[in-house]
Amino acid sequence: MRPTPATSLLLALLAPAAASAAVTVFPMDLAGFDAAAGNPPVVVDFDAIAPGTDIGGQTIGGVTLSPSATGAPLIVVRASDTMTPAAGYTGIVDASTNTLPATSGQNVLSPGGATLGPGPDDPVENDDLVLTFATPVSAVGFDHLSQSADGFSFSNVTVFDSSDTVLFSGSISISNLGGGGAPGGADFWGIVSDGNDIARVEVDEGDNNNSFPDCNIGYDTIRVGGLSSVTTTTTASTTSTTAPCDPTTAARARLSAQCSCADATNHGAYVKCIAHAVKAEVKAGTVPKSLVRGIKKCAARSTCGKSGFVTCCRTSRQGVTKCSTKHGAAKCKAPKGGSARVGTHASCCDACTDTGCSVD
Ligand SMILES: [Ca+2]
Ligand SMILES: [Ca+2]
Ligand SMILES: [Ca+2]
Ligand SMILES: [Ca+2]
Repeated sequence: MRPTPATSLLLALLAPAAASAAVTVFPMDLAGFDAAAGNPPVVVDFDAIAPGTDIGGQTIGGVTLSPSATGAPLIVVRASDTMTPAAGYTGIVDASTNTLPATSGQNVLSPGGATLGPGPDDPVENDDLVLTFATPVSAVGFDHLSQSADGFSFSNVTVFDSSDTVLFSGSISISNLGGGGAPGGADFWGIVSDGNDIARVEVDEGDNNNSFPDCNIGYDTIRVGGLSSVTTTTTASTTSTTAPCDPTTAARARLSAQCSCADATNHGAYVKCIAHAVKAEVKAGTVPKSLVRGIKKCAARSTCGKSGFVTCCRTSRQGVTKCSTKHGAAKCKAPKGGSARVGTHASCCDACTDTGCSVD
């Protein structure tokens, strides 16, 4: 469905203010990925891991590799050991060509092991993969290995930030080396963000039948890049400087550089960060003690670290406006005889007023 202007507006309102990063995907385009992300290094090539090892849950080069809940175990194999059994499939042209090619060294990740058996058989051919980054990154690429590169992958990839907001979701394109029963192949897929906000990549492989020898996939040569200087919008740069600020707001604007609202992954941690930072400022004599309570309250009454939340300004019939945080713009409803609008800032201390002096 093509989004109508109304749904676009709704989506814009529902999107957390923090999700400002833009992503670009590079299906079958390693050169484009390298150019956009500055040649990210290969951090996982599976080549130093003993064939037969189940690496599920292991962290390699900052990347934790996990199977999905119903997926096959993550077995590293020698690519040359991968084989398609002659029995059990229909549509075989030449089973000896239905193997997974390595794109680095000799080893690949072949969930379920070296035998690329027919479906439905989750422990063998539900070849899902979840990549989790302890420190979010800006670029992730890998080679998607097909048992049969027939032009149709049933592999979907979803990329999340650390608030579980979906940055991208779509299918992985693969080459066509000869239609049904085609030989195995390898195709690059990658994503590049303009911020260090890629926290998780989930590949959901969905062919679970025995029609054509193509229900198994594998992975090799995972590239990961991070931006050395974080370019996500910091709260300090979006702080309005057009009007002189009251002391509390001025202090909050300064503290926001230490505790980014936009990058906060959980609300409690954000509030704690502000409390910690303000304590240090009081100690240093840069914030008077009398402002502490108000500053902490502004942090608590914010959507920082609360994915999908909005500030909501509700004006009563009598013309009194009150701010609260709501889970989604749809929950920001007008009181009887009054009006409501989604706030323009992350904290209720700024959301409903338009003084030109605000934070976030
Ligand atoms: Ca390899
Ligand atoms: Ca498999
Ligand atoms: Ca199939
Ligand atoms: Ca499968």
